[in-house]
Amino acid sequence: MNQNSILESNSKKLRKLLESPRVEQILEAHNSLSATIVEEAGLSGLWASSLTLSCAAGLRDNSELTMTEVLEVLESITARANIPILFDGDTGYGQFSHFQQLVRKLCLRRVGGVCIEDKIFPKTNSFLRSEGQSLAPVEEFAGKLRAGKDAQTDPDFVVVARTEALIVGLDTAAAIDRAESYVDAGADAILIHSKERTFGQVQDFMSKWSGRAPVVCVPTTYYSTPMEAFDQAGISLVIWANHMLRAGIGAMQSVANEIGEKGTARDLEDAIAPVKEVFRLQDADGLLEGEKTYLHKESGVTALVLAASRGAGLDELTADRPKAMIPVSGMPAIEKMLQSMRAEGIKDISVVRGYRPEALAPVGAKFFDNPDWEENGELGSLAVAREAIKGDTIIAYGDVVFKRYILHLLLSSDAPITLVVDGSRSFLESGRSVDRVKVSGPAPTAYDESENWLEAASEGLPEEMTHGEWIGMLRVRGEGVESLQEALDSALARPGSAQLDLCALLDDLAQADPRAIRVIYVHGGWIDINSLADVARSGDV
Ligand code: SPV
Ligand code: MG
Repeated sequence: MNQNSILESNSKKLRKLLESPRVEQILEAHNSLSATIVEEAGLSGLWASSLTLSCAAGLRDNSELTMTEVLEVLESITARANIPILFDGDTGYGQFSHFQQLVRKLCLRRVGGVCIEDKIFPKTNSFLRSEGQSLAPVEEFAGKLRAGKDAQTDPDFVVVARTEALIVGLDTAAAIDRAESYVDAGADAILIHSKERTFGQVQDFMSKWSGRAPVVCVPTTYYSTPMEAFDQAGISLVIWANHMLRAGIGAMQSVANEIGEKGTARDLEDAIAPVKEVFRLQDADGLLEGEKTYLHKESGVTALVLAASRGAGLDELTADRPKAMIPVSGMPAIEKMLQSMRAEGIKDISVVRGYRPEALAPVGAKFFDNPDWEENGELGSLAVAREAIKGDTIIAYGDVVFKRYILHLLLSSDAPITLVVDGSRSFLESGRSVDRVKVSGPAPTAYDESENWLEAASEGLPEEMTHGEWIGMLRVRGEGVESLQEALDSALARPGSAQLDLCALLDDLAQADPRAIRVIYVHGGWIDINSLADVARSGDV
C-alpha cells in the first residue's frame, strides 16, 4: 500500500471511484473480516449493506438495526480497512435531523459516504413485498438530502441519493424526475435501483439521464451483465450488494450440516480455511512485532545491591541512615539505582543491609542483613546474600548513581562476568582512592568494537598500569555465577578474608584466567556517593 492511500481520506477515495472515467465496482462487507477479505481481493471500495448488516445481526432489513449498532460495525471496519465504505443508510434513520446526526457520526468515523433511499420509515427491502413499498414525497426527501449535505464535517463526504421509483413500479420518467430533484438538492450521485432480471430498465434510465451526476446501480438481479455494458451505458459505480454474506451462508450451512450429521470434521478440513489463515487475517504476526517494539518484558536478570556500609568520612551525612540513602537530586541514591534497574526490566532485586537497616527499605526489594558489616565488609555481605547470586545477576554497590544507558550496556554483554570500567582516569587528578583496574587494552578514543578483559584490579595499582576505575557494578551469568561463588568460597576460607573486598575477588579471578572478566568501558555518566560528598563539600553542586 502506498503512503498516499493512507493519507487520502476515505471520502476522497470514494469520490474518485464515482468520478473515474471508467465504471468501477465495490463489494459488500458486513463486518471487519469480510471487509478485510474484500480489500485483500483488490477491490477499491466496500458497500455496507443494510440487508447483510441486519442479517448478520439476526435482524430483518426493515430498519430494525439501530444507528448505534450499525455505527459500531462501521467503526470496526474503518479502523482496519484502507478502502472506503459507501454506507447503506436506508431512509436516513428518521427525518432530516436524524439524518444530520447520522452524517456527522459517519464523518467522525471516516466513512466515505452514505446512500439514502426515497422510501418511508420503516423501509422494506426492495426485493420483498412490492405492495409494502411506498415512496417519500420528493420535497421531503430532497430536504433530507440538503440537511445531510449541510451537516457533513468532511468536505469530501459523499451523499448518494437512491430512488426506488422503478422498484415501486413507476416509469423511467418518474425516476429521472426524482433523480434530477435530488441532484438539485445537493446529492453527489444517484443510485437507480431495479429488480428486473436484465439491465434493460436501468439502461433505459441511463439513456435518458442528463449526466448531471454519477450513477450507481446494484445488479443483484441482473448479475450476468458484463462490466463493459455498464461502462457503455455510463454507469459510474456497480455495487455487488450482498455476495460476501451469501457466500458465507452457503459455506457455513454445509459445514454445520456435515458436523451435525457426521459428528466429525474429518472430511471438512481441506474444504475450510486453516486456522493459520484465521491468524493471518487477524494479523497475529503484527502483534508479535508490536510486542517486540512496545512491550516491556522482564529481563530475567536479577540484581544484588550491596548497601551495608556507613561510608568512611561521611559521618555528618550518615548519622541516621546508611550511605545508600543519602539523597541525590531529592531521591535516595539507592532508589535511583532501583528505578534504573526496573526500567531495564530487572524486577527481582535484593539489597544487603548492615548499618542502620531500619533506615534502608526501598519498596519492592528483598533484604539480606549483614549485622557484622563492620568486620566482614563486602565479602561478608556477598556471603549472606549468596543465594541471590543466581542465573544472571547484576551486582552493584548501593552508593553508585549512574545513567541508565550504562546498565543497558552491561545487559548487552554476553560474557560470563562483565565489569563496567570508567576509562577517563579522572580520579588521577582528584587523588581519590578508587578500585583501579588494568585491562587488556586501553579505553578506546573512537568507535571500537574490540573486546577487553580484566588483567588486574586493586586500589594500589601503579598509575602506569591503570587503564581506569571500576565503577562498582558487574554482571555474572552462566558459568560466571559459579566462578564468582567458588572464588567467594575460597576467599572466605582463607584466614583474614574479612579484610578482602569485591575488587580483590575480581583480581583473583582475573589472575587465574585472563579471559575470565570482560570489561565494558564508559566515560563518566556515573558517580559514587563518596565523590559526590567531596563535590558537595567543595561547594560545586
Ligand atoms: C442492501 O444491500 O441492503 C440494499 C440493496 O439496499 S438491496 O438489497 O437490493 O435493496
Ligand atoms: Mg439496503
